[in-house]
Amino acid sequence: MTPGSPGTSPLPSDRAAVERLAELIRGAGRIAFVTGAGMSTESGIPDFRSATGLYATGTPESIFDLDAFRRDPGPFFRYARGLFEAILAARPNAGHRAIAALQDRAGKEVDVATQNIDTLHQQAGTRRVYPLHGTVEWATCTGCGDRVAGESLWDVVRAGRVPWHSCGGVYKPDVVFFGEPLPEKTLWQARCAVAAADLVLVLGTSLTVYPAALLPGFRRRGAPVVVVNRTETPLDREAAVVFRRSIGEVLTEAVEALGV
Ligand code: CNA
Repeated sequence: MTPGSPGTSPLPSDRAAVERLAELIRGAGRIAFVTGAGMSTESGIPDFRSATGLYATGTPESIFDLDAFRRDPGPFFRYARGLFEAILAARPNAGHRAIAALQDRAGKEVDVATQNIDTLHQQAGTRRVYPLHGTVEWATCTGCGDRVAGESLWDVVRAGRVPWHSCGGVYKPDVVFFGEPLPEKTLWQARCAVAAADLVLVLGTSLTVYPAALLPGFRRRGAPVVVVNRTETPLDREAAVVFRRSIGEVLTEAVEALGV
């Protein structure tokens, strides 16, 4: 089922899909969310692979490449400036708030495994968040390991400079670059959360970055998966329901249908 499309009002079939989602949520004590950059586009943060995403608008795919960063961190800070500015200005959107509402108002056990580095799920009040790719909250010196708040680097980065440390190293945000392992404990917690869930919702991810893309595969037999993503994903054919429209709209409608 692939009801609705971006920008259209809900079709009758789409209302039925929202009802179905609400019913799945009603029947689930424990819900795991696997979220990607599409979760935060409605907060003004561009994703990677949409038509208006970073890759389509001039940011090279090597931006988060560890070897490239080691050779020369300059291009990373030049290209990441816009992304980090957007993250600093962003606030949780209707989708983030709906997930927190399922935890707070619907009494669900909620776990969120996110590829996002923006901390918007945490800001919305979701308690169990597993940031698989780290966050921009902190940065660590590649030379001596000195750790500082990410925000303390913004002025230097905004001025177009590289945040070198006096030891000769450079402050690298604590986010996982391509070529780096994921934080082991966080990945383990995310896997356990998906495996323990009665229902898995996959939101705003093209499911092309590994190992995060493998997470929905850890759901237990019989636990339905729902996909909300504007474009097709490899998981669509296994999903109980697929929505190809705004995460904020779909989740808000589902929470309303629950009446919480
Ligand atoms: P991606 O590959 O860019 O995929 C995003 C998906 O979301 C696309 O398939 C879009 O069609 C879909 N999408 C975009 N907006 C919406 C919306 N409002 N409603 C429904 N669907 C939507 O991003 P992934 O997360 O799959 O790729 C993983 C990368 C992106 C991770 O390493 C992240 O760290 C990285 N990233 C994170 C952020 C952030 O923290 N907000 C921003 C940009 C990139």
